[in-house]
Amino acid sequence: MEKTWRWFGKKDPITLQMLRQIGVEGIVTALHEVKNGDVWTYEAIMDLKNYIEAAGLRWSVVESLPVMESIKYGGPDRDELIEKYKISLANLGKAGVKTVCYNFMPVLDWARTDLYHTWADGGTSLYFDKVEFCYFERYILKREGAEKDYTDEENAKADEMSKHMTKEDNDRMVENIIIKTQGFVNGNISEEDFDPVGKFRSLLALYKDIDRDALRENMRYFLSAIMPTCDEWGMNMCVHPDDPPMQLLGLPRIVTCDEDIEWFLNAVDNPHNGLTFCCGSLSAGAQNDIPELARKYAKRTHFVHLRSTNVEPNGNFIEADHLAGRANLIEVCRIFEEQNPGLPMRVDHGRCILGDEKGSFNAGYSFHGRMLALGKMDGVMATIKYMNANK
Ligand code: DNO
Repeated sequence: MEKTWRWFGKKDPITLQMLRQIGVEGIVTALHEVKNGDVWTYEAIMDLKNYIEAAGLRWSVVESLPVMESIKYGGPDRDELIEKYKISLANLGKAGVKTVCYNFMPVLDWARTDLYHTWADGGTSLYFDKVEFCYFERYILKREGAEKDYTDEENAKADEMSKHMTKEDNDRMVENIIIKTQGFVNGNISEEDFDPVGKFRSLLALYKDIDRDALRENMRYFLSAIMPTCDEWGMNMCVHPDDPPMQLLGLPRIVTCDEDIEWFLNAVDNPHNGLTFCCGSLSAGAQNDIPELARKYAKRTHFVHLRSTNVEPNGNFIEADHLAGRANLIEVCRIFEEQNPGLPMRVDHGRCILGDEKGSFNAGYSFHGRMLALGKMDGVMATIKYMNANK
């Protein structure tokens, strides 16, 4: 697989030069300065592409070309927004950047409760705690009926928590769940928002009449509408699984498991309609067997995220070492090297180690932690290639 790295543009403190030195071949990025929903012009795409190529690298994948909420819930302006999306896709195609990662998650792009969960060795990683999320929904967001989505035990623990949570604790939780994970991915909520919780509530309200089937139909509508452009320009669309792959916030989630993947691939059965095989997101769902999914969907995968998690019996999950956890990345690499070897892969998230916590990195996107993970996965891939060549 091609070794790629998520790079956040010219302002990223991790420079392209640094990336070349650690063996990165391809770049995964987006026009982060363009407002969601606006057209990506050919000129702006070429400017960034030339910048990347001048450093001896290739722009391998767009992550992400965001799909506007209105396309997801089927708002009155969705056709207009889809037309703009198609223009951006055609411009990317003309520029030769052919793989586009996106997601179809309502409102949230991804969710964690703790961005710096400390390990015994002093390093940190991202963490999701169900009871904390329950507390967030019931006591901060005050979502009606939220308690029904949790067990009695989880609700009781959240009630217990409410007795000692301070205003600062609550602010930090809002920051972790809806600000820090969303801002840098061109999400709906940003650091500048004056009332993030209020804004979040109004975003959730947009989905009040949208159930799982309606969301699926809106995804089918979107994919059917853009496929002719993808066919014309050879664009590979690859949806990112829901992270985490479970129901949250009373919102429908439709890319969480085998059945979901099968549904959207068959709903628009075109090779340009494919998957971002995010081992991290998928492995956070106890229902998913990652190597089995890789074997089944390798041929419809256009992009691989290498990351692993450990799920605790109570449903909490932690981002694990890339060679540990339940994703079994060694086996996953073996499968992809065999079935679809040219795919771009990137290590997704890394721990904060060796001073990463002092850097100004986006949550999950440390430098040393990701570099170590890339070194490990590079070693795994080199070993697999060697073994295959010397069978
Ligand atoms: C988080 C990422 C996501 C992903 C988008 C794709 O670290 O995996 O933000 O890029 O969901 O649209």
